[in-house]
Amino acid sequence: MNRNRLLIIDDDPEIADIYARIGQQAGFSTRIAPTAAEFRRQLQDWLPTIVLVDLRMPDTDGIELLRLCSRERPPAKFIIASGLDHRVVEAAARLARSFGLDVIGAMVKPVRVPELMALLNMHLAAQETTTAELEAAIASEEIVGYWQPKLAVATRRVIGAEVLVRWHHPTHGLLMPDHFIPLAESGELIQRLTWCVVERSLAQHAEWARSGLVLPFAVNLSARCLTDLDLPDRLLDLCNRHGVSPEQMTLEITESAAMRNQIEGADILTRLRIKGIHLSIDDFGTGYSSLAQLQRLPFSELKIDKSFVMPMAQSRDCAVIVKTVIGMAHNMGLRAIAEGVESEECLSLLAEWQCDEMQGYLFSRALPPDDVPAFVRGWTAGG
Ligand code: G
Ligand code: G
Ligand code: MN
Repeated sequence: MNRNRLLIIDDDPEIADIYARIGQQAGFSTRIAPTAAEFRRQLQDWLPTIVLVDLRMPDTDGIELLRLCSRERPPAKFIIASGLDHRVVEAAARLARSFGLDVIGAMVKPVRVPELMALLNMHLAAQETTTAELEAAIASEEIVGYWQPKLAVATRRVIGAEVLVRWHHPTHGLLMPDHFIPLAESGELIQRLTWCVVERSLAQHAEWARSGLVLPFAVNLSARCLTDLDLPDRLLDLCNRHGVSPEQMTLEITESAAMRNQIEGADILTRLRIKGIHLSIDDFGTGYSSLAQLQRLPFSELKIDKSFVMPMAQSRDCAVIVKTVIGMAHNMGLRAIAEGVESEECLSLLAEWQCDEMQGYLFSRALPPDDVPAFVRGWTAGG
C-alpha cells in the first residue's frame, strides 16, 4: 500500500476529481468519499494520511463531520477547503484544531493548484524523515537559517530580519520547519536544533558585520527551551564568542510558550532582558493569553499573527483586531510588528495606525543567506 493516502470528501464529483489528480501527481493514492457515511468507512478502513474536507456536504456539515471523526483520534492530517469566505474557513480550522485534529491547511475555493500541490508535497516528505536523519542534519550543513527582512513601517527601511530554519534534505529537497520542528519538539532534539540556528545566525551576523552590514536578527524559541535556566548565560557566552552585541538579537516566543512555564519562564526571560537580548511575543492573537498576563513578562515587542494581518484589507473584523492590538501594544510600552504583509492596502493601514515594523511577502520571503546582502542594498537604494 502507498504510504501516502489522500482521502477527498467533496460532493461535487468534478472538483473531487481535480483534487484527486493533484494528489496523484504529488505521489498519493487517492480515494473520494461523496457522503459522510462513506467518509467514515474510508477513514477507519483505509487509514488516509491526509484528508481534504469540503465544509458543505449534502447530508451533514463539515464541522459535524470533523467533530465526529475527532473522537476516533485519526492519525491523518486535515486540509479544509470551502467555497465559504475566508473567515468561515479559518474559524472551521480553529474549531477542528480544538477538537484535537491536526489541521495543516485551510483553503478558500477555488483552490489554487500550486498551493494545494505545495501543501501535499510538504507533508509527503515529512513522513519520511526520522529523528536520526534530523540529528545527522544538525551536525551537517543541511540545516540553514533563511532570513526574512523586517522593515520599519514609517521609513520602509530594512531594520532587521527573522531567521526561519530550513532543511536542505539530500533527497526531499527544501523542507519547511513544520516538517521537522514537531519531530524535534517531540524529543530533546529541539534544544540542539535551536542552538544550531542561534549559533549559525550569530556567525552569519558577524560575517556580514565585518563587511559593513549590521543586520539585527530574531530567532524563534520553542517552549521547551524556556525550561533551561542556563539559557541566558549560554546565549550571552555565544554572543561574546562571536563578538556580537546581545542587543543585535531578539528571541521570538509564542504567547502559548510564554504562558506554559510561568515561573521558570519569567526567570529566564527577565535575565535575558537584563543581558540586553530583546524579546518578542510571536503569533500574538492565536493563544488564549491576555495582554495583561503577558505584560508581567519583560517583552519589548509584540508580533501580530499573520492570520489577522493577511486578510486585513478585505476583512473588517481583522482590521479592527489589528488596529486595536497595535494601540494596546503601544499603551503597554511594546513595539508592534505585523507579520504577513502581502499588499499595499495592508501597508497603508499599518502606516495609518502607526504600527512600528512589518514583514511579509510584499517585501520578501525568507531568503537564503547568500541573497540577503543584495536584497538589503537593493532595497535601501531602490525601495
Ligand atoms: O516560514 P515558515 O514556514 O518558516 O515558519 C513556520 C514556523 O516555524 C514559524 O511559526 C516559525 O516560528 C517556526 N520556526 C521557524 N524557524 C524556527 C526555528 O529555528 N526554531 C523554532 N523553534 N521554530 C522555528
Ligand atoms: O514564527 P512565525 O510564526 O512568526 O513565522 C512566520 C511565518 O510566516 C513563516 O512561516 C513565514 O514564512 C510566514 N510568512 C511571513 N510573511 C508572510 C506573508 O506575507 N504571507 C504568508 N502567507 N506567510 C508569511
Ligand atoms: Mn516568528
